[in-house]
This record gives sequence, C-alpha cells and structure tokens, in this order.
Amino acid sequence: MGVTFSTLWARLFTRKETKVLILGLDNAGKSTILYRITMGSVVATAPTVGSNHEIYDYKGVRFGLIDIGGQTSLRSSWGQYFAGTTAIILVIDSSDAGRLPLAKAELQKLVADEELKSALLLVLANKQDLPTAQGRLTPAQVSEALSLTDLREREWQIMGCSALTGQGLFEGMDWLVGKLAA
Ligand SMILES: Nc1nc2c(ncn2[C@@H]2O[C@H](COP(=O)(O)OP(=O)(O)OP(=O)(O)O)[C@@H](O)[C@H]2O)c(=O)[nH]1
Ligand SMILES: [Mg+2]
Repeated sequence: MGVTFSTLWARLFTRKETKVLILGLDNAGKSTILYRITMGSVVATAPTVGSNHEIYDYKGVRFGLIDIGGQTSLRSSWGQYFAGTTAIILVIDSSDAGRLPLAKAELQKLVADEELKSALLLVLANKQDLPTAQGRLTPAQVSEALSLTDLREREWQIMGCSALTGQGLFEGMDWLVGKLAA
C-alpha cells in the first residue's frame, strides 16, 4: 500500500511539465482563457503585468500554462519565456479587426524565433460569443488576416472560441494533446 502510494506520489510530482505560452495582444482574453480552462469558471481579470503560471493536468499531460501580459511595453519581454516552449497558444480578439495587422506582426516575430522553431501553434480566435454585427470576425477571417496558410514547416491549428462560454477551448486542448501524442 505504502509503495503504491509513494509510486503514485512520485509520478504525480515529478512528471515533466509541457510548457505552453499563452500570448497575444492586450485585451485578447488570455488570462480569462487561462482561468476558464484551469478553474472552469470566468474570473474577473485586470491587465496582466508580468505573467500567470498554472499547472494543469489534462488527458495525461501535465501542462505548464504561462499567460504573459500583452501590452505594448510588455511584449518585448516575451522572449525571456521562450526557452523550452513546446507550444504557443496565440489568442486573438476576433472583435478587434483593427489590430489584426499588429497581431500578425507579433505572430511573424514568434515564428521567426529560433527558440520557438519547433513549437506547436494553436491560434484561438476568441470572443466568438459576440455578434458579427458588432464586427466580430469568424475564425476563417482571422486565419486569412494572419496569413496562417503561409506558415510552412509549422504544425498549426486555428479554433474559434469564447472564454466566456467555454466554447472551443477544450477542442484546442485536444488538438495539442493529439499532436503531443503523435
Ligand atoms: N465577450 C467576450 N469577452 C471576453 C472574452 N474573453 C475575454 N473577454 C474580456 O476581454 C477583456 C480582457 O480579458 P483578459 O483575459 O484580461 O485579456 P488579456 O489578454 O489577459 O489582456 P492582458 O493581460 O492585458 O494582456 C475582459 O474584459 C474579459 O472579460 C470572450 O470570449 N468574450
Ligand atoms: Mg492578462
């Protein structure tokens, strides 16, 4: 009994984390997504200064999810988190069409970075709960604006989601788990 318990204990606490960075412009919904996934609820967020780190066990994978502040002044410090990253979750505010070119420029910097060269890329077109009448774009429109199909030699996927309703978030996590198992 004691042996079994200590074996389980060792497995649980020495399992290596799969490092995932949650990146995107300020107000995209990164922190809301982080807590929606790990706590299962919508929590009130304030703009992130620095980062939030949560460990989340999902379908046999121990994810180390790191959500980093996206304000202009903070984006230059993203690079200090890159080493050892397995996957990037790039969060896009689908209702902020005006800043998609800026989001695209940030994406291009990420894909050009040597330290992220083999990182999986999951793009979450967030805020899909908002009406299209308010200018919210579909995932296909976000994909086109980011020129995702131009990405060569990169495993990527785009999913529509809503951090408020939870729609799409676990489909995204499932894609990551599937790619990690492959
Ligand atoms: N309608 C809607 N609002 C959302 C959604 N996700 C986040 N929000 C709202 O968007 C705002 C910003 O959310 P945050 O999660 O703080 O954004 P962030 O990307 O962490 O921003 P920074 O920390 O500044 O980089 C908040 O008012 C959220 O409630 C969503 O899916 N739908
Ligand atoms: Mg935040």
